[in-house]
Amino acid sequence: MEIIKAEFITSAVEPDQYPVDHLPYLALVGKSNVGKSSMINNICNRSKLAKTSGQPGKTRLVNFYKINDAFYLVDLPGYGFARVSRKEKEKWAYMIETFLSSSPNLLGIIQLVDIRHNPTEDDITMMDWIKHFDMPLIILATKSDKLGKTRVKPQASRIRKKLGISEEIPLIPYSSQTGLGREAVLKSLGSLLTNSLDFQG
Ligand SMILES: Nc1nc2c(ncn2[C@@H]2O[C@H](COP(=O)(O)OP(=O)(O)OP(=O)(O)O)[C@@H](O)[C@H]2O)c(=O)[nH]1
Ligand SMILES: [Mg+2]
Repeated sequence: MEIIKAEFITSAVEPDQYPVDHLPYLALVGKSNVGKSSMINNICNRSKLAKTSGQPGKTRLVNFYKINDAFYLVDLPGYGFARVSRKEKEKWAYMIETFLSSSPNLLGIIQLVDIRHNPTEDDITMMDWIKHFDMPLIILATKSDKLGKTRVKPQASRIRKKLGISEEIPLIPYSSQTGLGREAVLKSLGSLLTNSLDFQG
């Protein structure tokens, strides 16, 4: 798949604020600062489409980006960010859970984990939810540029084991900074969309 058109459509908290054109959603999940918004920019070849920051907690709403007039990439707030108030945390959890549980258009999940670390408890909780609903899934092991080349593969295998996922699920070492894994991600996104839409008829 190639991305030839990418546009920000809207930010939402409640489902009645989501776009109404019934195109499928692919949602990005992962802890704060893992690189969800950067991935959207890299994959779309647009450095400023989604707002990113060195500080965790940048994305605070559910953001919809329409791609190729065919589907949405949905950028969610990150989970597991300790330094926000309990109230704010509850609001983010509400937005994430509401989005995941009340989007009939949700076709698949892109889960981002930091390749340098073991998955967090929140990553595993999220993974359990995805498995429970049997959601099509692509995992990106981000910030691969921060590891020495020889450590990328072993660390990706280790993450696969820790998450307890089968070999059929793509786990792609990725870097928004160098573009490593970009082509593989586009290919996987294309397959996910084709397979799921065929399946739904
Ligand atoms: N080296 C490196 N840095 C990255 C990569 N991806 C993201 N970053 C950096 O990590 C920081 C966080 O990136 P974001 O894309 O804002 O992360 P996010 O997951 O959207 O964070 P929240 O919106 O807070 O949930 C920024 O400083 C990015 O430049 C990557 O692949 N490699
Ligand atoms: Mg973000």
